Amino acid sequence: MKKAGKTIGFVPTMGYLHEGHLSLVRHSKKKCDVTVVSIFVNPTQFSPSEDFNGYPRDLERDSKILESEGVDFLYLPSKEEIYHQNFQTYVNVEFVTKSLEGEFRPTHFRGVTTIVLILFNCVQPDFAFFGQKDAQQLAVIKQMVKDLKLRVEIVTCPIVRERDGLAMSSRNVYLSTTERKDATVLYKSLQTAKNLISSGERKVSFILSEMDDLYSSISSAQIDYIKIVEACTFEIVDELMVDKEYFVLVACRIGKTRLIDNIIISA
Ligand code: PAJ
Repeated sequence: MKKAGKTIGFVPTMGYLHEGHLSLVRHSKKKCDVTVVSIFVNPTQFSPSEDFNGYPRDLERDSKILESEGVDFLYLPSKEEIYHQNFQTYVNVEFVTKSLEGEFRPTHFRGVTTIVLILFNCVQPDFAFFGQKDAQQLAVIKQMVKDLKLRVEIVTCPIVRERDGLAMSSRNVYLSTTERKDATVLYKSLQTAKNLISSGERKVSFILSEMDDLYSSISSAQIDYIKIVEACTFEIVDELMVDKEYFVLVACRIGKTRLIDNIIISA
């Protein structure tokens, strides 16, 4: 297909598809001649204490959905095909992986970059589509593409949310009814930050403590981090500067379910 001059769009996923994933598929279908989706629950990006075994899977449902979306190819590599017996090569992006998710999940990004590079090599896409939902993952992948001079263009797609603001995630199925309600605190806290910043607040410590207050009344919530970082470098900042872009990011456990969310803002 490439030889015939067709552009290949690629959407890597771990399956259990929702509207967030499908928005990436639709972006790819719009931009590219051929769309490839992969489903692979990647063991190397989970630490031993994380939910690799319990990660939700429903291949039959996923393939039907992708078929009805008009996806051209579904790539389903096996664990053995990707990580053969003598596998020993990993990709490590340095600085941008250190903070935030990298601090709480130290081996996570090494697994992500390794699998994404392998999938890029197998699929050889012209464009690859990723969600802003995983803002740091996107920054890490963009860094890898730049540093290793990969011949693929990364396309960023906006976060798709439920009606009450909760960012869609395959892990939302873990939430009980009460936890599902509690989980709206992530988006509410991001909106609080946005409102404070648009009314002129520039002091990061004040913004973070106002956000933090919202979580104190929710007993199921345990914050891993709430941070504001400079959008390009992912460096943590104390004071916001006019005309610069930032991410406000949260990672919080609601009961046993770890959720992440973010918004982009300019001060
Ligand atoms: P997964 O969590 O399945 O997500 C696949 C893609 O869907 C990612 O680019 C993610 O950012 C995007 N996505 C998830 N929820 C979204 C939402 N609510 N709105 C918009 N996009 C959303 O991310 C991974 O898998 C893996 O780390 C992977 C890149 C496939 C490597 O294993």
